[in-house]
Amino acid sequence: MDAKSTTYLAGEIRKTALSMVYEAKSSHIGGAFSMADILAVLYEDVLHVDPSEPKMVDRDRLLLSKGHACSALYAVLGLKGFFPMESLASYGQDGSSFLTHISHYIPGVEISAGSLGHGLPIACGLALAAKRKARPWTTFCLMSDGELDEGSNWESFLLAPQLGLDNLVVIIDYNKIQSLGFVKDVIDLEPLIQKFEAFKWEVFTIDGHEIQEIYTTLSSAKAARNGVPKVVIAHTVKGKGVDFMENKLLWHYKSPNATEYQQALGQLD
Ligand SMILES: Cc1ncc(C[n+]2csc(CCOP(=O)(O)OP(=O)(O)O)c2C)c(N)n1
Ligand SMILES: [Mg+2]
Repeated sequence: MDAKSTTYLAGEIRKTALSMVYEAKSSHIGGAFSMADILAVLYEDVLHVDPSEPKMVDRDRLLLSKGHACSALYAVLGLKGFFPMESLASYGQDGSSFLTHISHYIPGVEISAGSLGHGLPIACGLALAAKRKARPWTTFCLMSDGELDEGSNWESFLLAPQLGLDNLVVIIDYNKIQSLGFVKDVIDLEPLIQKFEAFKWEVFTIDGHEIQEIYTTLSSAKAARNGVPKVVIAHTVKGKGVDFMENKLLWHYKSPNATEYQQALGQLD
């Protein structure tokens, strides 16, 4: 693992996602930035995927359940060569497959998502399929904190340990902000570690912006086939990387204007 090149990739993800959101006048840059470092580590060093063969049978599956933050996933897939970077220029335009909620029509994207609470149930199915077929892939599901308000997730959190899905790794982008308020004020999730432990998951807690820590945790969670599913609670900052976006509810929905775009780009450079 080369922390320098992964950090560089995370910066490129942020800049690319910012340009896409600016050009399309779309939303959700805050939640794209909070998971950029996690995506960089996944695609640089953790996921077994091949850009020239996106449907390779034994690829690891990454399901982006917080599909509204798709700009960052499209960005890393483009940067990694799943499709030409130029195609990202059509993001959010009429007729484009690069929808502003994640679309499985894009090479490297496993599922379409955007209606929160759907990724984890599907991830359980994919992990169960791997078990039944004795295939080696790991299924990762990247979720948001506000998304945990959806009841469908808790059915899956109950089910996965029962099925012994030790080939399933859930990552929670715990940026403490949802669309219209702070998580603790809308539906407080705490104590979150204890909830998952009570549901019989193996729980890891990390700083979701510390490249080395993300790498060490995700790779050991992936490797441990010990009978239990893993959940990684990643403490993150919504809008991470641009000072006037960090920890600001506004940047869940707001699209940057020309001045904000230039300022943000300057900081990311
Ligand atoms: C089922 C459902 N209800 C409502 C929405 C509208 N919505 C879009 S994003 C969001 C929450 C954003 O907060 P969070 O889930 O924490 O995502 P992040 O902070 O990572 O952007 C909501 C309620 C949705 N996408 N799906
Ligand atoms: Mg959030």
